Amino acid sequence: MTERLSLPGALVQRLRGAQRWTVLTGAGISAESGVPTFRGAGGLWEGVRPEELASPEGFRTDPERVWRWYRHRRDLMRRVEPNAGHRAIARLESHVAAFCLVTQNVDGLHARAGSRRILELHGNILRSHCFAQCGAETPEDETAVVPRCRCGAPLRPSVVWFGERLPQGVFEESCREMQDCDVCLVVGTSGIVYPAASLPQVASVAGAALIEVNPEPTPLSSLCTAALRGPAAKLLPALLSEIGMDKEPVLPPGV
Ligand code: BJW
Ligand code: ZN
Repeated sequence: MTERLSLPGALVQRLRGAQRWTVLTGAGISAESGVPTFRGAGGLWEGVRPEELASPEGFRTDPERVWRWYRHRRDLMRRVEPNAGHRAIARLESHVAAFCLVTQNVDGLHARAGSRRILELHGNILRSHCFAQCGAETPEDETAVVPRCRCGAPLRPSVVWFGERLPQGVFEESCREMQDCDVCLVVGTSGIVYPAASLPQVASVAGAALIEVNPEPTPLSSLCTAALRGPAAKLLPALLSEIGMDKEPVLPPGV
């Protein structure tokens, strides 16, 4: 059963008419697929200092531990499936004139759910590249405890660790999308990791409606036009149904 939301009528009208949408997602959108979030009880970082596993210093100190952790997560991510929240975002894209999904997630579930225009701010866990600067990239999952590049240096997962730059141009492109959108949906992120957390602020300052979907309040909540409190796999389909974007889009004759 699709849940009914209690959004103000004027906001529903505004969302129905909005043609330029951006979505920012974080780990919470994949929680209902069985991928743990980072922070909070039961999170991936419960009982560890994040920098030990997710920084260049942590990798230099104990590459075996870091690789064990990433291999465990890769194995998990290969077993899980996109959920109704990922699918709702893909459906939304097919209904509007301009759309951009900016994700902090490295699990690839949005692409598997059918989203097309995706900017991955923090990389992708299924790829690896050289930890030295030789530039080599590799898609395959090597089996050595610490896999090696052909230049002899260790390989590392192609994700963005603390203190590292985001992939070239991706943040700048995300900012442009946020500046130009009518609505920004912020789904399943704690909103504390920068520069990703600044993107909803860019959209808000540019005049967009900001809608948060998260069971918990976050530092971004105070900027929001509306906050939908609950799990994304339930509330995103409900939101789409409320604004008439839950069905296959009807294309004009001849298209
Ligand atoms: C649900 C749900 C359900 C649950 N439905 N919702 C400015 C101020 C302060 C610090 C900084 C700053 N600028 C930069 C920094 C430093 C740092 C930073 O932000 N630190 C803060 C934490 C203090 N940032 C960086 O270092 C970044 N780099 C950088 O700035 O470089 C600058 C530079 C310039 C020039 C030269 C060199 C460098 C890089 C940040 C990289 C982040 N990487 C990680 C790890 C990726 C790899 C991996 O996967 O292992 O990315 S950290 C981790 O956090 C991961 C996530 O993408 C990111 C965000 O987490 P997310 O997605 O929000 O998850 P959670 O767990 O925090 O929250 C889940 C949410 O879901 C919760 O709110 C739940 O309630 C909700 N939820 N169930 C909907 N069913
Ligand atoms: Zn190399």
